[in-house]
Amino acid sequence: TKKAFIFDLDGVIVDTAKYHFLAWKKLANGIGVDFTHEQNEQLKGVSRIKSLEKILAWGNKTISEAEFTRLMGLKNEDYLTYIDTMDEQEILPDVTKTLDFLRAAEQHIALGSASKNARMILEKVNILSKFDVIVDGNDVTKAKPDPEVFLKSAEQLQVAPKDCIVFEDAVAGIQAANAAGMVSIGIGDKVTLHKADFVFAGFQEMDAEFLNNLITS
Ligand code: B16
Ligand code: MG
Repeated sequence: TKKAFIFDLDGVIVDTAKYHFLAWKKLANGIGVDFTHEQNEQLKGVSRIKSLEKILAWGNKTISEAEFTRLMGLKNEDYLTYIDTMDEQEILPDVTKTLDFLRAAEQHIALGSASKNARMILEKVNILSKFDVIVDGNDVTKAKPDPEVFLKSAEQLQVAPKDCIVFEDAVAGIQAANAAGMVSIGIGDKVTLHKADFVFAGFQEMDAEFLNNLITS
């Protein structure tokens, strides 16, 4: 059977976390709230709404619904100015090689991201055409660790969850993949991502044998 390989975006395909950091920091500091790299780590894989809620909670701020919507808009506008500068060079090591390997092996390939800007980012770095299916922040109502984003990808590809393999850098994303009944592969730190079935520092550490075993097992 054909397997489905589902890729997260931020932290797996590109490092957009650094741009989220700059945009959230500007916004937080603008309303008198501190924002550190450690806090940015906690926003990985977390939706835009949940991210702003966390920042406000850290700063003990309460704001109106209208102001909340305005701030989310401002953050995204600023974030998009960074995204606009992106090109192919920002694709993380061996991502393209892995995508091409899986395509050559005639496997399904999907994107499963919390970001509402996912399509635009894939277009900017010129790999949109490598994905059969894209499920992103515009398509889901429940954010990771809820499995909705990955289950929707599987459903669109008509592949059973147990035949899906998820690449994720965030703890919430690994939880989502596990809850979906999929094979979870952490990209990043072994300790942080210990709930994953396998963990690699990056795609450059994954050899053809490992990928072939996932395809045939
Ligand atoms: P946007 P992923 C996530 O992407 C990011 O990790 C997270 O920091 C961000 O808040 C979220 O996308 C929403 O992004 O504001 O562009 O809709 O890791 O799920 O690909
Ligand atoms: Mg991520």
